[in-house]
Amino acid sequence: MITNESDSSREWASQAYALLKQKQELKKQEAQLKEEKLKEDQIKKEKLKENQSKQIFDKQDFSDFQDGPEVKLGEFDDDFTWSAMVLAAQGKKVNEISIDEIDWLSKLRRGLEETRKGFVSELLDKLGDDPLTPESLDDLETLLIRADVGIDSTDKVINSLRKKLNEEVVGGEEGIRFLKNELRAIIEKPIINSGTNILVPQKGKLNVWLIVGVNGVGKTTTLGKLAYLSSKSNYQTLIAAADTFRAAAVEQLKVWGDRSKVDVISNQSKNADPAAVVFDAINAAHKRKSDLLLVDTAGRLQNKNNLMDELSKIKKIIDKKVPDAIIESLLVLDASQGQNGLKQAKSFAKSANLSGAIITKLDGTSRGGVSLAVSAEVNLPIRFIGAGEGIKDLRPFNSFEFVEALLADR
Ligand SMILES: Nc1nc2c(ncn2[C@@H]2O[C@H](COP(=O)(O)OP(=O)(O)OP(=O)(O)O)[C@@H](O)[C@H]2O)c(=O)[nH]1
Ligand SMILES: [Mg+2]
Repeated sequence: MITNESDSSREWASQAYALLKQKQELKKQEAQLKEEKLKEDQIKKEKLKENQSKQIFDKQDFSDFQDGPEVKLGEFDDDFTWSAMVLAAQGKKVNEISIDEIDWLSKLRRGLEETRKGFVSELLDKLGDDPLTPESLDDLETLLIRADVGIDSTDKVINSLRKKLNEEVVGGEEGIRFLKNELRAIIEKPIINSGTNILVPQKGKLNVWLIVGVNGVGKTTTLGKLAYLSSKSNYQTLIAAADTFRAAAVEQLKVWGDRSKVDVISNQSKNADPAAVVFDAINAAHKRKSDLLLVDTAGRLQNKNNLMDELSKIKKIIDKKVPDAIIESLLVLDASQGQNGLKQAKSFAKSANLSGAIITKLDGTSRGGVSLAVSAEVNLPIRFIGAGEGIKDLRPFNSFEFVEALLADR
């Protein structure tokens, strides 16, 4: 069990730590060598320049950005051990894990701390090692509702636990394991129904991902992080700036485009038609043989109907120009909005033909449980989750990691 560190699991984590430390040392040495080589090349270049007096200086090359912002290996502490255990539990070998993965899981666990505080800590205190009782189920029910897990999911979990309790004695630890499985099953259901475990662009076709949601939930930031993930994974990526409602939206996107080295197709004229921007972007995507076109959309319009009309206009253009494009409409939800976010999801799902959800701002909110409600009550597969404002703070959703982080016991 991940929540219970045994000696052997600590040993495993310690081996993983040593290996990563070695890798980091090697990387450092490689970087040193690279630097020396760069210096040598620089000297050669200078000499060449001296000889070619008319030559104009080269533009600075940012090619070392290719690896992205480097993540440093932290301490061999509880965060590291827990993250390594979660990876091990998914069958990863000691030499297969990366600092980035450890970093992300630590971030996710820390991010969900607030949700956990009001829920799991109390739950574990209440359960202790004693067998579950009908009263502890009542407590659990209250805690789940308070953590924004939603009525439907809570009912489902409590009913299953009650059934189990009628059949046998359930110890505290077993109760937690059962609870984890139940929560996972709820989150996994829409993912399994969709037939796609992890959302990636399909090769050989144009994939268009519309990033939608109400204002301020994190659409543009999420799109920027997706562009980074996608281009790092060698998908030809392009961004369409179809939020023409907010003046600064294009500039904000361009910053993300620069960071991830992805071009942004935009139309600077006032009141440009978002569908026309998408039209231009599709032409550009064809020329460049792009795999993925990420479309930023407006979160705020005069009213909700306008917003929905605009989205359907964008979809019509795509259907007309590239009938075989694979369109994903991804709803971005700000976890900190709790039940309000859930309401938004329900209202969008009715009229915007959504295919998935992205949960953002899981860092520092006590309402991370809303992810379960989105799965259970809106039946949307969660595709990515964001836990921070950095370019690497978005990952494909993994229900096992999410539930482990949500119910981590310390
Ligand atoms: N802490 C945290 N902040 C986030 C995250 N994602 C986005 N933000 C912040 O949320 C704020 C709004 O993000 P935007 O990406 O501009 O949101 P938007 O949905 O595009 O907003 P509009 O275009 O105005 O509708 C910014 O300050 C982001 O830095 C996250 O995962 N964690
Ligand atoms: Mg935006």
